Amino acid sequence: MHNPTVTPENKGPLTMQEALLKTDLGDNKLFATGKVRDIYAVDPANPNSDLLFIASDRISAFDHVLGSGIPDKGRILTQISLFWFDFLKSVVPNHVITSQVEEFPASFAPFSRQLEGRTMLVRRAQMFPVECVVRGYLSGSGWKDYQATGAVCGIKLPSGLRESDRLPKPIFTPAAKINTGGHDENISFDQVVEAVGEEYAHKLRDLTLAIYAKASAYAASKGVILADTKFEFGLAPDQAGTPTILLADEVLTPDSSRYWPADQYAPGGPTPSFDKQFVRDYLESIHWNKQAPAPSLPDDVVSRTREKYMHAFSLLTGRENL
Ligand code: PZK
Repeated sequence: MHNPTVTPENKGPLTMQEALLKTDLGDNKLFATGKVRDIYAVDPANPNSDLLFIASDRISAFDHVLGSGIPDKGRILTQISLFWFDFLKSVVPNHVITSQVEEFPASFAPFSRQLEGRTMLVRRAQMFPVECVVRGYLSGSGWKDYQATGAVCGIKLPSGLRESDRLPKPIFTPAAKINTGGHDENISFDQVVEAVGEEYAHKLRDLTLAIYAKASAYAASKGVILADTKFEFGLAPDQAGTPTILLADEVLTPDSSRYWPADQYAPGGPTPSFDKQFVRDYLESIHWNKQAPAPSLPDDVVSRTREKYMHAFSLLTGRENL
């Protein structure tokens, strides 16, 4: 399968086989790029203007963006985020203004084919410099830290826990954002207090745990374990002008969360996550040294991975189609 770059303006259909690897919105100004997402400024002259948050079809593994994209991955993840933003709106307000391309500012209209289904117009917030991670199960860096110290982010855990075990109760395990592609670093609650103050630290922790409780109960009812996830919050004025905490970024996607199929759950070892297992298995099979340049993926790995993302989308949203 090839992944030709989509031409910037709307010329011909974006076929199912094409992955959107790079956004190109003409003269619209890029505000930030991540490994798989791009943010554009709506009105670069206005430091408070809204942002356009776009999920590409890029996929990362072992900390590298791979040479192939997964067709529709950005759409699938955006629709999962939108589902959860709506599901959680009684718990926390969010940054989404609209995901309807027709409601975007006019300068983006010529690029609707790139944007459709994968883009959110969002309110600009003052982002808290903390990744709000919550873990209900012991995996990843939580498992590493527990093995080394018996604690995660300063939270002492019972002895004798195994990898992938469910925790006695979910824990808030914040991380500091490391800018240059490095791994986020787990920090203590006291370090969150130092970064954002006592009041916001408590609010962020309580919100993170409340969102996890509601979302993980829902996921469990669909046969999916939400092992852990990461939220990003920001501050923006409400109607009265009072600074209010908003849930921002993407939420509860397979890229920001560990989702495990409940029927395959087996503590005592690593649990393969829903989405990237074929990708990781393939990369291990070719003995890639995990240094740039990252390889491309064979067509069957791409299409089976796409099916995994679609399956997660269907289970969580109850919808068959994007
Ligand atoms: C914002 N990021 C992280 C995500 C990137 C970077 N609503 C907002 N207001 C202000 N800033 C941000 C958001 C959001 N969401 C988020 N950086 C800034 C990020 C995706 C791609 F390049």
